[in-house]
Amino acid sequence: MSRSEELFSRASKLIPGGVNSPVRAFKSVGGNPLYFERGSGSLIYDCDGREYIDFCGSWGPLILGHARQEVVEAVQEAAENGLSFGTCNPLELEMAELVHSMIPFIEMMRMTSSGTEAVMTALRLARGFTGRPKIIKFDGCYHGHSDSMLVNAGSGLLTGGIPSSAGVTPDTASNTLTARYNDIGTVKALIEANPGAVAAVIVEPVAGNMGLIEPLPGFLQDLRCLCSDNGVLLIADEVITGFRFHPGAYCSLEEIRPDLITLGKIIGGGMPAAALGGRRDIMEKLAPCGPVYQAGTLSGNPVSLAAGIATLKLLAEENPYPRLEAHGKYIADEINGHCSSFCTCNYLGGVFTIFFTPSREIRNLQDVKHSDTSKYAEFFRSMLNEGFYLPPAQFEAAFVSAAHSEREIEFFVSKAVETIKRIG
Ligand code: KE4
Repeated sequence: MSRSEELFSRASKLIPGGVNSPVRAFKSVGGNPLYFERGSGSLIYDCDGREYIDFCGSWGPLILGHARQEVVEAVQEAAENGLSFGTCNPLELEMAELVHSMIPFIEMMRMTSSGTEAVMTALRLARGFTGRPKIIKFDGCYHGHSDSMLVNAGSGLLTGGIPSSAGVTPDTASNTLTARYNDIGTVKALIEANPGAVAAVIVEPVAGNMGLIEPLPGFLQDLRCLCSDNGVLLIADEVITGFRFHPGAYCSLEEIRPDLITLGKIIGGGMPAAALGGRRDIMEKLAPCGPVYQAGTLSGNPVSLAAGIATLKLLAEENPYPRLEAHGKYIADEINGHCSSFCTCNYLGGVFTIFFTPSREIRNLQDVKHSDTSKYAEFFRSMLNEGFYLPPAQFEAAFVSAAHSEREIEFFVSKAVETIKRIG
């Protein structure tokens, strides 16, 4: 029995499914999850001492790679002064000023400890600001596990949602409407069918939770106009995309200004930190200056902020983005060039997903569902045996970090092409 197997066997008795987050459980790729205990740059090491080139990157935070020295040193320095005070601390102001300088449309922001909290707060704030009950989300987009986001499209696209998780009440789900990603007509129809009742539309500007799917040209701009024309707030969930494609918000690249934005992952540099921010007139509705309550014991704690500030400063100074884009393009071009009869590789910057469906344009969840998830599982396991750690689920995004070398990317591509052709 390997150490991972031994640890998993014992953990499964004390932790549901043996994991602290379901997607880590390898349920969709088969086998038991590996246990990892060390990372360095592009590499991670499992508890049996095996080395892997990591393309999961802790699901997005580690754009600089594992254990970047400057980030670790910032955490050590903060920790030596105390882990948390439950008071105001100077790093909160430094983070707010730094984020505002990188994303100027964030006029005010509030730190949280997870993306789920940031989204949950943004939704409550949108309802409190507009006095309207309903939220529109997109099928295939994931925004954390707050009740109103664990909702699937209802039977009729124009009706309220149905719970996608036990424990979410039909009443809660009924206030979440679901549109089709990249289809502005479905959003328009929902707003027209619920006049004066929609508080906000929440969107992943680039979808990362059904695999990577880019917005079609003009989709986000149309969404912005539609929301503005109907008094509906636009919430950009940039927990994945914030600081991922340039040292700012993805929305800025599309020259659109959301009313609220949520950030996470990279803003914490690998430590628990997330945030919501945006228009001052909306954010001022948050307690203690406004009627919308929100709180968090460890929100803005100095150790998490030290990691996030160090990460954002390094991204601004080093600008790894052209290199990440070149790596992503190379991966997609090579895989689509050699394996188009077996799969389709979407990429943007250093983010990519290999969909196991013959070459096609993948624009929404319906397109994604043509993917052969058992083929992805076979691919994942084969690549794991070759020393590559990909996301253990087809409908996730893979991440290249600034620590990945050209040689590692070329090695990955050659093994991926060979594996895809072999499993066919
Ligand atoms: P957290 O609560 O997991 O910090 O963030 C929730 C969240 C919100 N918005 C977007 C766009 C997200 O992608 C996420 C979380 N992403 C998943 C993986 N795609 C986190 C991995 C996990 O659930 O363990």
